[in-house]
Amino acid sequence: MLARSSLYIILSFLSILAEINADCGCSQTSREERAKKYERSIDENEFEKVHKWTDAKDYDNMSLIPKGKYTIGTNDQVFRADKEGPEREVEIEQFYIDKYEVSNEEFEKFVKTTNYETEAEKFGDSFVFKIFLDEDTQKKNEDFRVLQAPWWYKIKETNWRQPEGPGSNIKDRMNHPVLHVSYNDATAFCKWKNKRLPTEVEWEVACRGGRKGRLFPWGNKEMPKNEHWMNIWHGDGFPNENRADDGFVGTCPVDKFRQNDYDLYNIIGNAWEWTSDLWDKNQVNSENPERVKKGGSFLCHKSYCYRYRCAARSQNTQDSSSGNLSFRCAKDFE
Ligand SMILES: [Ca+2]
Ligand SMILES: [Ca+2]
Repeated sequence: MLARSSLYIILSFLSILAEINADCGCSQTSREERAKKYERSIDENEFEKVHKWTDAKDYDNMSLIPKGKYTIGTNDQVFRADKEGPEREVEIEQFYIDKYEVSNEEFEKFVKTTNYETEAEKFGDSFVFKIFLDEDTQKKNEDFRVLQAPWWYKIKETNWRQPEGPGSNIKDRMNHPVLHVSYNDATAFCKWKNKRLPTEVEWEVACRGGRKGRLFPWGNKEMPKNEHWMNIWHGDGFPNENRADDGFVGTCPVDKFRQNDYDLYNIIGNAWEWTSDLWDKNQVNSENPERVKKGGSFLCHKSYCYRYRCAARSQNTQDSSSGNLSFRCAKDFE
């Protein structure tokens, strides 16, 4: 059980830690230069066509992503160990993807209808981020921290209904993304909706919103028009103080930040999102392989986890759950 989620978090944070001291090639200057480089790369007519088409084909709060050739990945890798690159061309069929992360409200409907029990409920615990625990709880559980990432506490009876452990609830967060759901839970939900998880390629094509070579779903500026367009961590106080300049210390409503012309919300930031891809194809016969997750979360900050970019990626074992991981579903075009 400990190995279950800890393994992933340890691996994930090891790679983060490994990058902190490394020359990751992500200085402000180089990003600004890239922003200039990509300024004029959109074919405006093509973009307009895509925009109108997706608007016309709305389906169950999903957007239709047009079939075609797209460029994903990046040649300006921030985390090489994550295999963000190289930039490459992919070809996809048209498909639908949810406009929003799956909310607590949606997940509750699923559970009420099917009596589904999540893996965090079966295991009896999940991982909660430090700032959501009072000092007493932190003290009592200090032996249950992740060694390499001691800001994650394994707390008993933590699950999607009690995201911060016993005594917490989701009453005022029914329109926030469901948390503490594993890949297996996410797959079960999507199947119930007659949907499926997106592949990593589909997710990234959707994230890029019809644009080529950009960092974010809307372009290269982290704060267009000096406004917040995503829910991430603000300030240098990690892991103790989140300034919450965007208005949110934790998750935000799933329909808060519209981020591209495919009409997708919080595709980066807010909560990480499971995809159906294996992290390592050699794990195909593993009982509990790692799966690719995308988009970063409300805990991400440029200085230590600059993973709120379309090309960024990370991984969890498929039975893992935590307080910053959710999903959205996709569906074949019919
Ligand atoms: Ca925030
Ligand atoms: Ca997200």
